[in-house]
Amino acid sequence: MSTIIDSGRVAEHNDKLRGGLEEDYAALAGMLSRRGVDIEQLTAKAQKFAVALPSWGAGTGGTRFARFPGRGEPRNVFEKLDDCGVIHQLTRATPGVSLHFPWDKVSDTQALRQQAEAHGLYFDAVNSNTFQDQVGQEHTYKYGSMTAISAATRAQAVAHNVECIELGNALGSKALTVWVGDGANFPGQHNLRGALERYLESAREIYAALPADWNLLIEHKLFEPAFYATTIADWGTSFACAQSLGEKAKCLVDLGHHAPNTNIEMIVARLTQFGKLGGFHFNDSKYGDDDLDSGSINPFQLFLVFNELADAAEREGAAFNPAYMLDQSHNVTDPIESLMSSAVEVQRAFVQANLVDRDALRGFQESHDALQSAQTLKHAYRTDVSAILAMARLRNGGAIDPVACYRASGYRDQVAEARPAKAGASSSGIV
Ligand SMILES: [Mn+2]
Repeated sequence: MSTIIDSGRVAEHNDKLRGGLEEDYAALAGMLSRRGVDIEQLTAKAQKFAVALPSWGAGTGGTRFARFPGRGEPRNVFEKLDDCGVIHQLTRATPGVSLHFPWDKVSDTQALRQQAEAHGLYFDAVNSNTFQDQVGQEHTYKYGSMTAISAATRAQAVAHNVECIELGNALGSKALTVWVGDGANFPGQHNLRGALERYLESAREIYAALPADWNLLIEHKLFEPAFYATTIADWGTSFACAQSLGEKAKCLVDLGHHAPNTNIEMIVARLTQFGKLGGFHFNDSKYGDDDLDSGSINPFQLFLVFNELADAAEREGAAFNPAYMLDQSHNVTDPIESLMSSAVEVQRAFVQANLVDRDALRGFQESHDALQSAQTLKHAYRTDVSAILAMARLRNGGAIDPVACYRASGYRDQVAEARPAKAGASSSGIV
């Protein structure tokens, strides 16, 4: 497997930090052992944890107002894969890449697949895009795509999604994520029920094109760009559509796509109970679809989401396998650094959730001990599992401190030279 950063540099970095890590790890092992927890089991779980990278997150995002490009941004999907390769090389937690079409469309899918494999990467869910018009496109999505009044526009949106499945199939993907921005900006603009009927009609055609081992992941979002009524606004609508479409249709939860203060962990519990949790777009949020770095605003919420996932995994065993993806917009940070630290934060929540003493929790719940029930969760959440995460990376061949190792490598300077900015180019969009 090729590496992007010289492996000697990573080894040198690790040699400097290894002694300190071993001390921290031994101290944590002792502390966990007093709680009846075997650190090695947690580290083994951390070593297997994976969250996919969004290809569109490798470039600087932007807002409705402006985009401030960074140095050495990837200019095409091959360069995005190189950056994803670096992130996985150092974190060892991001072997999947989620592509977005048509942004990432290339004629030579074999070359793309080979480059991914050379970096130890595979392709996770592919994403379609019917929320913006592409150059040369026959019918506009200004008034909707899958829900459009125009049958020709709907057919175009369906055909694009079917093409995404074909491209994804050639790349080894197993899921299509569909997010539509369709909706209304004014009361009365849409017949609310009619719009959803048209959505389902289009979705049925896309569903029919899925290979047997694929999933269709339906992503809901409260608002934006439709500011009055978004067609797939909430998990209830997403769930009803997934039920109506069939077994291969599942719900995708993007943490930023809810009203503030929504109990997202409860949504997760509902979806797992009824077998419809397809996956996640992880990010963090203060107000809306902020697409901030995972764990940067509300790490406790992320932990509580993983607490429900750990509960589901305990109930359902190996069959429980939702798709984990990051979906973030990096506006003021180096996207590689943000994606590395975000992957680590998601992995941290996963490990902490696996630290919850579930037998004790059940006991406190059954004896109506609300205080100790809450403390049982907090006890796990307060435990600093950084040494477990670092040891998992070291054992998997990654970097003890990925951001420090990346900065010391000079990778950004190298790509800034190799990738001169294109005048007028803009890339990423965020969903
Ligand atoms: Mn998303």
